[in-house]
Amino acid sequence: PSNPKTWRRPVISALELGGVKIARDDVVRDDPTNNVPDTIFSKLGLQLHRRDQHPLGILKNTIYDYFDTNYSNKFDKFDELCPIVSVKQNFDDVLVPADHVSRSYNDTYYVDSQTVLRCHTSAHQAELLRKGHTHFLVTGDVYRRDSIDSTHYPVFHQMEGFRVFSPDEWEASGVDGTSFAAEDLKKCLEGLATHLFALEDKSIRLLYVDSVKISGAVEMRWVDTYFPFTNPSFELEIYFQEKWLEVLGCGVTEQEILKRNGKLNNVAWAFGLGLERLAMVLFDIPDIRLFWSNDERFTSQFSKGQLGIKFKTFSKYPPCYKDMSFWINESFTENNLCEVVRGIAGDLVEEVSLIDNFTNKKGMTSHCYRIAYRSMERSLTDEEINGLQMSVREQVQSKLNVVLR
Ligand code: FA5
Ligand code: MG
Repeated sequence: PSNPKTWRRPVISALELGGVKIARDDVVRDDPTNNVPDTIFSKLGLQLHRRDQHPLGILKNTIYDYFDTNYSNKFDKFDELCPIVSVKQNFDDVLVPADHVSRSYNDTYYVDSQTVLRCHTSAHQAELLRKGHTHFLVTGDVYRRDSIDSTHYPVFHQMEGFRVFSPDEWEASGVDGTSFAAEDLKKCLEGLATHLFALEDKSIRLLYVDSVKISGAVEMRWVDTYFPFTNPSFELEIYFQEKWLEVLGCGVTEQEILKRNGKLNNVAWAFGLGLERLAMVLFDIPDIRLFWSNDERFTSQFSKGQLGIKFKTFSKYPPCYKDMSFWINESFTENNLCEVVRGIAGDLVEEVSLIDNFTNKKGMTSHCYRIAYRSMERSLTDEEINGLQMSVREQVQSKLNVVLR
């Protein structure tokens, strides 16, 4: 069918989240404090991570097994916490500064000025600590305005891990609490990686930043980084599709978070794992859009409890590239462009990339973007792609106020 309207998923008007009925109008509104499009609303409540036959559900359950086995069922598990949270939960409670970019309308989906679609599962740390949990895992869908390519999608899934230590646990060790927690955290996550890849020490290699590539192994490395809620902070990267792919962020929890939530004399670690990224490596899934596919050629390849399976791609359909140049203005952002494109082409868009950028003598800046259209499921016709590209050009002009060249 060449008319986009006939193959787009129908827009539902209400959904239930944790027993609470939420109307579309509560989430998607024509209101300047709201930037949630229908394409995002339609993903709320799907809970891919709670499907035992889905790669994300299989991965979640395997991580649960690791924690149950190694920590005698001490970790409390949550996978149904509502993704609509307050600005306080998402940002203030984890010490994100008032002027941090992640708070902007360009990066986060706002339901209204005080309510967001959570952009990370860290949004639940404080409330769970206050409720007295000291070991917990939180899995859920998270939402971000972001770029478009094979490893980024505006809705994805994270698993948060959190562990609180009491003074006697590190005092006996002779090192300070922070070093103790940092070392325990890395050991825990290295153990998890080994468990997931089901490999012996020989074939899984943890590298450090400057080490050389070793062929035939799953290669990983720790990289130092920064988060407002942890110090020190680290990222774990895995070598995949000829690049280093970031799969998780973690660190030793800022004392202030523990203090505010009734854990004055403790230290803690936390991690936030990107489930899609890890599942892409484990199942050999080449594109993040596939997780949302209802195509049986995708869904039938996975079964409950089976982590070892490698995805066999059904023949890759040809991509079609369209370039588009325009003069940008001060308010132009790439995330806004990507949302316009995604709103029209949905999962038929594979990548949006900046291929040229220059400023003329008058100070006007021109950007040229290349849009790759490709369905994961079928061949697209020229007519269909031309129709999509025409709508993209129209909306880029009308919604982003740029001047096409
Ligand atoms: C966080 O979200 C932190 N909350 C993680 C954390 C928790 C750090 C607890 C310390 C303590 P970050 O923005 O880096 O960090 O995202 C975490 C992971 O989510 C990334 O490593 C990546 O695997 C995944 N991720 C991020 N953006 C996307 C995206 N657009 N699509 C798919 N996966 C993504
Ligand atoms: Mg990161």
